[in-house]
Amino acid sequence: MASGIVSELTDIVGAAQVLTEPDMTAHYVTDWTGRWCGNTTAVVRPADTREVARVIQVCHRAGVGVVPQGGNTGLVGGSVPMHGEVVLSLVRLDDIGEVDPIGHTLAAGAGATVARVQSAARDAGFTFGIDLASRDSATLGGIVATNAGGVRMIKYGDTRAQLLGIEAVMSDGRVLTRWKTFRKDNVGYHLPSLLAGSEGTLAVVTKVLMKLHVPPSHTHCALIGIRTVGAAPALVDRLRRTGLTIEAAELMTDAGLHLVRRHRTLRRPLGEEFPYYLLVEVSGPPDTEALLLRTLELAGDLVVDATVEPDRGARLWSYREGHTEAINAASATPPVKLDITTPLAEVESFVDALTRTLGTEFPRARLILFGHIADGNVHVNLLDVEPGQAHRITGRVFELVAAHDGSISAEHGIGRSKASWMHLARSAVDIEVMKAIRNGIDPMLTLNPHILPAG
Ligand code: 2HG
Ligand code: ZN
Repeated sequence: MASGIVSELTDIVGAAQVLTEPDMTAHYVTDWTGRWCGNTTAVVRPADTREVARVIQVCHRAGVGVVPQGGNTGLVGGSVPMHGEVVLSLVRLDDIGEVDPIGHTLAAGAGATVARVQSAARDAGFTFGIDLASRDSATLGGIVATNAGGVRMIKYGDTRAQLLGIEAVMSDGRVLTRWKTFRKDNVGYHLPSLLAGSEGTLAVVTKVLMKLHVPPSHTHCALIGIRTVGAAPALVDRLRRTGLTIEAAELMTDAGLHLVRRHRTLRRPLGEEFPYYLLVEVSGPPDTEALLLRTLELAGDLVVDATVEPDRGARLWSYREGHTEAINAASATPPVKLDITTPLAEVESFVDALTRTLGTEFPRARLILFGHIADGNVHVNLLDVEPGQAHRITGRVFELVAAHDGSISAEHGIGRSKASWMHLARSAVDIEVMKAIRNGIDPMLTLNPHILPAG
């Protein structure tokens, strides 16, 4: 019986760190959007790697699944136990280690939040290359498990690209450490990369070693009113050709901006309204502002109106960062959240096809699009979808993604919400190889057993 292990778990972490009462576990068994709600034998909150290893050993021996969890801000239901698995919360492993000012690295426990890591990096004169709106809750272990991208991916790459080392506990309790503070190290498979994006299967990450970056000295931000989706990548291209570095480039729509303005009580950012907006942050030489303004002036019809702010443009970013919350607040049902990529050349035709298809086949669903446009990544949010229709509408969107040669998960992972459609993005052989890796590492499927293909 799964509940028989509770006293063993209590012996390891202490009674205060084992939660079994429904009112105490509710927050851990429901995802942020309210769409995924499950049940657990117990939530266990170990203090260090040794305790993590012992907890996993107990569950492994008892044949009880373990769902690792960080800030529980994932959007695909990947950190929610659905079949009584033990929730292994890593939030107490939140030490932030030294910043190496010569090697440009930072070490931290899996439970450290992205915001705290960003601030430690900033205090030492560096930039941490992952940024996302959930920074105050999302953890380092979580961004590794999901291979988070976020708004700075265009410049620094995804989490995998910035991950140098890991400490992780395997399904039988062994501790794997791959910890080299330098980049050139070609000894065998790069296991940190394999764990990035493994969604809590394969191993439980307990400690992370990340690259840091030297911050740009001059940055400027612009919010630009545009008439077509295609104008966004075209403008990004022009800005790059002037020698400016793109720090971030985000697409928004008029409908999305309306929701955010209502939710955050914000004024209209430009004199009139536009079908689409591009928020772009650029960096470069001391005359970055002049270069930015000149590029926008010379862009002809691509730019209808724009407003510019110095530095990171916190006021302008607020319109973008309010989207996820505003969408959740505005939808009558938990929103259907799909994050997709298409090749840049296909984004506009994908958005056209999507808008047409939804208008005809699901006229009651409200579509809000936004996202990391320079990466071809659009967050497709569908509001007011009747729960019984969530699966069908998701399938329809993914058919369009596949028809445009895209990916059904740009950055949030597969989790529960996309499990039925992996075949649209990966060949049968690809899926077989993934299964073989998993079966070789965790044959009893102890770790996040109901996520990603197994068997
Ligand atoms: C973002 O880019 C996140 O803000 C969340 O990936 C996206 O809410 C979403 O759909
Ligand atoms: Zn995103």
